[in-house]
Amino acid sequence: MKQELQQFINDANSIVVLQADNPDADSLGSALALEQILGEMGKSVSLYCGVDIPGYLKYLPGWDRVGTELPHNFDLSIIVDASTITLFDKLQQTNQQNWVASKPCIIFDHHTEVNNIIPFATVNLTDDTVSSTGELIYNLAKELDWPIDIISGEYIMTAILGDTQGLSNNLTTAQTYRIMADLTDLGVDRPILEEKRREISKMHPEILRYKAKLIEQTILDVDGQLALVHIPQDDITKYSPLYNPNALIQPEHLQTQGVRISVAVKSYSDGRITASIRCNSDAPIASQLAEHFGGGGHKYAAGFKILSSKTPAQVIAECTEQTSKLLATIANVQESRES
Ligand SMILES: [Mn+2]
Repeated sequence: MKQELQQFINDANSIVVLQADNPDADSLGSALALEQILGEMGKSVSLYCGVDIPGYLKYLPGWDRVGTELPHNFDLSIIVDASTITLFDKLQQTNQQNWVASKPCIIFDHHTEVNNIIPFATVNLTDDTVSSTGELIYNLAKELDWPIDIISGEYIMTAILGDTQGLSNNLTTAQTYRIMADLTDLGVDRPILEEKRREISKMHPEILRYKAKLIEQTILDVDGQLALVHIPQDDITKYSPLYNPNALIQPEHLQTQGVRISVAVKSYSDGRITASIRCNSDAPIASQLAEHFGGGGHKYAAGFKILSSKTPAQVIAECTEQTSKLLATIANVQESRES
């Protein structure tokens, strides 16, 4: 399969690298690393992502070369860090998917248990033993003799650090550390990368004050297991352009003793209500809670959107009640295991 991949790359002059509609440090780092590596190999490379690159990733030089439109001419596409078609909504909506499907398409990914696979993929290089797509690209580069320099090395390191949360989660393996060591030998400076990342994540002084307000307004309920905060339209209007309020408060909720679930409820002037649900590892109920309100997501991160005439107070009360029920089912499961 790797020889086949090499052949496709040899045969292509222009290559487009695609990220799904949920770009993160791994997908962007991987895309930019490939741009550099393939560029060094004499290829003309363009970068596509259906949505704008989020602000927190803009410390990576080259993020602004990622376009929301497919280039007019390319011989080959490479999809990084995704193997489900549902994450390419924008490509489908704009009728650009057929275009991608009409050319060879290679997938570099590390996700398992994928539903709705990409039907037009020509070669699928998914490896679930690596921490990140960045790590997969590094391994491929070594195997296929692709040139890694300090520029692509920085992008690969950024990709790895993104998915492993700074080498701290269980995606990190001994091989991940070996690659980090190799990249350090190459001259990639992790402390400098970290400094750049922190610099762009710094909050506006007004946001510091707003964080205090969110903490003040947080309700602790269900015996202190649920932390919930309501963010009304006025706050969204004033603060969202500066910082995502959910990102500001939910990590604090989850770092509070006794708290297992964090819910941030946003209410808009048009009546819409949305919620972001985050859970600690001992209470994997996020998707169940979201599903109750017609939403969805993963065990530890989920959300929902309500268009009906419910008031924020009603939604909050219902959230509390459901959380209490769901936590009781976990307790029952634990008890029956122990007995
Ligand atoms: Mn990834």
